[in-house]
Amino acid sequence: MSTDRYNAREAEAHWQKTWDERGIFATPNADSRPKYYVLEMFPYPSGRIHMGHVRNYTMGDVVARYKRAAGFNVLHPMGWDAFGMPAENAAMANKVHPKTWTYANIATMKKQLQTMGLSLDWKREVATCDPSYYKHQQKMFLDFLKAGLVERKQSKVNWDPVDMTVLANEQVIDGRGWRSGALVEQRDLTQWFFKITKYSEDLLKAIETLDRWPEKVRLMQKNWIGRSEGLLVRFVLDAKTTPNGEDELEIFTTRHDTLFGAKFLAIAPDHPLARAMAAKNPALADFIAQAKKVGTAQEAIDKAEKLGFDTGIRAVHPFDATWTLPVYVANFILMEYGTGAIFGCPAHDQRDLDFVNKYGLGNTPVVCPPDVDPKDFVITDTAYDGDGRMINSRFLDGMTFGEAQEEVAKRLESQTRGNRPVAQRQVNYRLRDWGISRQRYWGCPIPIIHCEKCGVVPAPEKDLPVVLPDDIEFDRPGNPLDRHPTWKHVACPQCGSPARRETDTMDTFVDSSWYYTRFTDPWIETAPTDRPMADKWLPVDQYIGGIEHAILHLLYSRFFTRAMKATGHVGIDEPFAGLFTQGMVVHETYRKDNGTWAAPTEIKIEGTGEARCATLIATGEPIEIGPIEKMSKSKRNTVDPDDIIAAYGADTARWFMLSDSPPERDVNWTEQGVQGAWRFVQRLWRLIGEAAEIAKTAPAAAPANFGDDALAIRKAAHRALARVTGEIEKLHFNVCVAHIYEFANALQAALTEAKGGAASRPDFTHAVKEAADILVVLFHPMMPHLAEECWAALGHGGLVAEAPWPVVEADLLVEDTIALPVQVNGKKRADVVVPRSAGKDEIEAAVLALDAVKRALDGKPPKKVIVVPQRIVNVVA
Ligand code: ANZ
Ligand code: ZN
Repeated sequence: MSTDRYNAREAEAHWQKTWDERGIFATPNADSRPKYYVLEMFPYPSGRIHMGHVRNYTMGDVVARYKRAAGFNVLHPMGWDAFGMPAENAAMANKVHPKTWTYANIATMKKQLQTMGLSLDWKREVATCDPSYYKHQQKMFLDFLKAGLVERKQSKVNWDPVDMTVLANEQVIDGRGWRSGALVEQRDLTQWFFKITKYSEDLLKAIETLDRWPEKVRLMQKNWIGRSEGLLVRFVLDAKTTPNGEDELEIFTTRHDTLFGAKFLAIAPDHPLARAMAAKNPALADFIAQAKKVGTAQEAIDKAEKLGFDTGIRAVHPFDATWTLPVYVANFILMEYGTGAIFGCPAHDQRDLDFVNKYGLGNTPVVCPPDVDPKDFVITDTAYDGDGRMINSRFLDGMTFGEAQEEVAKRLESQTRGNRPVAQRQVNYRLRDWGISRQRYWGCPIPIIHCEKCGVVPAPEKDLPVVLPDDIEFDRPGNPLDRHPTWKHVACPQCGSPARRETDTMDTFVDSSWYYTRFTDPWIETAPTDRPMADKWLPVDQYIGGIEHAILHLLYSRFFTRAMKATGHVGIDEPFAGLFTQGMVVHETYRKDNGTWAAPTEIKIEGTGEARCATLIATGEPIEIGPIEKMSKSKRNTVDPDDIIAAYGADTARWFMLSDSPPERDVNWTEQGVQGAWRFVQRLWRLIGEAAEIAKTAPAAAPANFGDDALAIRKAAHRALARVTGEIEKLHFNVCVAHIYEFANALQAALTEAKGGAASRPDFTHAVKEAADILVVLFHPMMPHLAEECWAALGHGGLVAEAPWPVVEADLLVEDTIALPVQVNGKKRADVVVPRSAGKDEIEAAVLALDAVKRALDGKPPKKVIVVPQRIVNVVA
C-alpha cells in the first residue's frame, strides 16, 4: 500500500474517468441477462443540485450497482425535467433566454452529479425541453386526441392575475397563487384536457396490485380518486316559482338515509338554473359574481364562509307532496361534482349546519347515535356524521342508516316520473379531468391549429415538432407566445386559409409522465418508444423519489401508461412496479439576534450536548441554535454538495446519507456525522491495506481445512454477506451500513489478534483474502470509489463495479454456540453461552458456574435445574 491516508479527491477523479473510458455503465439494449430498471425521479434543472438530490440518487445508485453485481442487465438513466416557470422568471429577472438558462443549469448540474460517482448511463440522457423529446409528446397528444382521450372544453380555472396564467388547484395556497402570492380568481377558459376520468375506476382498482408501493401513497391515491356510491334524485320544482317554468332539479347525495332531515336544496353558482334565475334577478347575479372570487380549489372553498342566496324557488320532498323546501344558490356547491346540486341535511353535515344556523332554517336529527335516547338528542353547532338508528323518519324509523339508504334507494328507483325513475344509483369520483393548457412560453407547444372555417385542426404529423420560437420577449406578463409577431400565424393544413396556432403549452407534468418510457430507447426518432425495447424494460422495477410526488406525478404517469397502451406505444398499465419514497435531509437552524438566519458555513460551534453554543465567525456574535428543519434556502440551513464533496469526497457524503437513519425517514445532516463517515473511510482503507499484505501469499485454491481463527473470519464474512444481501433487497440501507461496520470491526479484531505464524498459514491467508474481497464488494454500492481503490490494492485486475456479488456458503451461517436465558425462581438472571450440541449436564454445569446464578443461590445447592433444550434454563432455589 503506497500511502496510509486515502486521498478521496485523487481517487474519485481517477475512477470516474476509468468507468467513463471503459463505458461500463452504458446499458446494452440487446443483452440476455434478466433486466432491472431502477430510476430516480429526474431533477428540475434549477441551477445546482441539493442534498435531497444527493440522497435520492445515492439510494438509486446503491440499488443499480447491487443489481448489476447480482447479474442483472441494469437500466439506470438520468435526464432533466427541463420545462417550467422558473426559467421564464429567470428570463424576466435577468434578461437571459429560458433556453440558455436551462441548458447552462443542466451543464452545471450534470458535472455535479458526475462527481458523485453515480453509475448512470449518460448516453440515454434526455431533456424534456429538447425538440427531439417533445416532438414525441406532441405526437402522443395527437394520438390521444384520435383515441378520444383528449378534449377541449370550457372550464372554470384558477386565474393568477399577476402571472397571467392558469394554476392547478395545488398551486393555489390559501386562495393565492403559489408563486406570485396574488389573490386567485375564477375564470371560464377553453382548455385542453386529458380524459383521466375515463380511467377512474381502473386507476382505483389497480392500486390493489401495487404491492411494492408504500401504503401511505396508495391511500393518498385512493383518496384523490375519491370514489363514492350515491343516489341521483330528481326533486320536483314548483314551476310557478322557477324563472322559465323549470319543473325539476336533480341532486346527488351519498346520504339518502337523511332525506327526512332535509331543510333546503342548494345549487352551484354556475348551475344552469342559477344562471337562468340570475338573468332575472340582479341581486342574485351580484351574489354569483362574488362567489366566483374564491378560486376553484377545494381547500379555498372549504375555508370560505358558507354563503347562500334564497332564489325563491320551491322544491317538493320526494316522499311528501305537501312538504316544500327552499332552493338556495350556495358558494360551497361545486358545479363539477355530482350534478352541482344537493339537498342539505344540517343535523348530519357540518357545512349544511353552518348554513342553516346562518339563515335560520333549523334542523331535525334523523340518525340517533347508539346509547343516546332519541328524546334527548339535539344538534346545535356540531353535526353528527356517525352511525346510528333512524329517528324522525317515518317508515325508516328504527333502521340502521345502511338499511335506510337501501330502503330509500329502492323506493325512489321504483317510482317514475315521465317514464324515468325518480332516483338512480350512481358512482362518483372526485378525480377531475386533467387540464393541461398553460399560457406560458417555456413548455411543449400543443400541436393544434385553429381555423375559422375548419375549427380545431391537428398539426400534421409531418410538421412535428412544432418548435418554440427562439426570438421571444418577456417584457410584460402574460403568454409571450401569444404576443410573438409571426409564430402563431400559419396556413390551415386543411383549407389553406390563414389560421392561428394554439399558443397554450402543456402543463409540465405531461413531460414527466412518460420520460421513463423514453429512456428505454431514447434514440428512436420515428416514435415515442421502440415497442420491443419498451416491452423489454418496462415497468420500472424500482422508482425512488420524494413523497411530494405521491399524488399528481404518479397518478398522471399511471394515466399516461394506460393512454400510451391504448395508442400502441407501450404494453403495460402500471409504470412503476416498486416505489420508494425517501425522507428529507434536515439540518439545524441558526438564528442571529436580529432574527435573520445564518448559514452553517458562517458559524462556529463549540462544546457538546447541553453546552453546545454557536457564534458567528465573522463577528463573534452569539447565535441561537434553532430547531432541526428541512434544508431550505429561506432558513439558510443548507449545505452545498460541492463543498462536502470537495472536503470529504463523494463516498463520505454517500455513506453518511445512507448510514444515519432509515431511508424513508428524515436524515439529520451534521458535521460530526460526516466526519465520522470520513474516519470510517480511512479506517476501511487501512484495514484493507493490512489485509492485502496478508492476502498476498494466499493460495489460489481454497485449502481443505481451516483453523478456528480462519473459520471465524470466514463465518463473519459470510454472515455479513447474507445480512447485507437481505437488507439491500429491502432497501434498508442503514441496516446494511451497520452490518458492514460490524464486519469491518470483526475483521480488524481478527487481524490484530492473529497469533504467531497465522499470517503464513495458507488457510488463514486464504480466509483473510476472501473476507477482504467480500467486504469490498459489500460496501462498493455505497462507496464505489474507495471500493475500486481497495479492489486494486487487493490485487484484482478488473473493476469491482464489474465484479459479481459473492455467493453465501450456507453452512458457514450455522452458529455453533447458542445463548440460553437463565432464570432463578422465575426471574431472569443471566444468559449462558454453550455449544449448540451441549447436553443437559454440560448446560447445567455451565449455568451453575455463572456468577449471577451463584449469587442468587447464595452458596446453597439448587433444589432443581430444568433445562428446556434450545430455549431456556430454570433454576429452582
Ligand atoms: C345529503 C347529505 C346529508 C349529504 C348528509 C352529506 C351528509 P362525497 O361522499 O364526497 O361524494 N355534495 C354532492 N354534490 C356536491 C357538490 N357538487 N358540491 C358540494 N357538495 C356536494 O360527498 C357527497 C356529499 O356531498 C353528498 O351527500 C352531498 O351532500 C354533497 F347528512 O347529500 B350529501
Ligand atoms: Zn381551414
